[in-house]
Amino acid sequence: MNIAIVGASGNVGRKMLEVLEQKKISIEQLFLVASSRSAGQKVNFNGKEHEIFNLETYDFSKAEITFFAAGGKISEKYAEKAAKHTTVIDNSSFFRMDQDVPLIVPQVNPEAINVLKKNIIANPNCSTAQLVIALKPLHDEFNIKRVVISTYQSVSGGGKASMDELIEQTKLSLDKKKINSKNFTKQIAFNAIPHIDVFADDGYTKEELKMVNETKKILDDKIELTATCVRIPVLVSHAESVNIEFEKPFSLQTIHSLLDSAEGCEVYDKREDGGYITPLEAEGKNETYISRIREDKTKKNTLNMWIVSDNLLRGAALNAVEIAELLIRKNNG
Ligand code: 11C
Repeated sequence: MNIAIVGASGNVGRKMLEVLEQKKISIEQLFLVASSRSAGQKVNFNGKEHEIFNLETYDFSKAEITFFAAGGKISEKYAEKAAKHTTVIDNSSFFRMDQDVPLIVPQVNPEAINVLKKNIIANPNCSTAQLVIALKPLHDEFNIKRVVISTYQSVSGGGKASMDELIEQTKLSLDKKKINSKNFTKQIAFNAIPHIDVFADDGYTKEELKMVNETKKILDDKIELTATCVRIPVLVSHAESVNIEFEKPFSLQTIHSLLDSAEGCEVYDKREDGGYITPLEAEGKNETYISRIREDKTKKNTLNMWIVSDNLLRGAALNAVEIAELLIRKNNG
């Protein structure tokens, strides 16, 4: 199997390399591709140096599977052309709501891979991926009616430059120096910003709309959702406070055991100091953690819980590589 990564030098591209090193996909040849700025650089993979190819001149027929992790504009420009020669797994939002493109979290809707009209598979937004992986086992059992989500999202969702800026702003703030935010709409250090991605006409942000629309596409169009997405001064991992209303009554014990046995999920929920998972602890882990599971006593059949996951892994690199594994299994019959 030959594999290519477009955007190999970015936050998600580098994570993909780490995930591919850990996984058992046998890679014959790996092609790393990026803009002319990074072309020519050398990257180590499995103990061997790989030179980064220039995207403008790269031949997409070199690999059977090509990951795109270079943002929506690059996917818009190159993915459909590439898909004539290679199966594209796209991490951007560009194709996610295209009805001819499956949007997949392998633990949730693997069957969607069976219809590949454009030879492109979309990877969901990070905050959606960790949500649906936790909602799926509960929806199967108790039928979800409505979900209310508030997110606490790390700056790595905005890329490497946003991570560097958080560190820089933190230093400037501690030194009582002036801060001019570049990658954020307001100061992010020691702050929280209720704005991720651009605003839509109805007052929601695109990040909030992505959570709603992508969850419906992946899990069930009938579920009602509403979200508020907030950027917080954390480097990696997104957290979500989630209120879920079910059609059927549940017991907390069943919720615990369904979540804990669901593939990709782990419950850590002790009703004591520190008995929950925080973004720092989820960083670098493949699992999506669920904590603070409790009944919402103000509404029938309703639950509150806290979901935390490494946004660069479940929400991006790990999910994309797991889609590739699913595709390989499908092609091998
Ligand atoms: C963030 N969730 O935290 C975004 C990053 O649609 O793939 C991922 C954007 C996307 O800023």
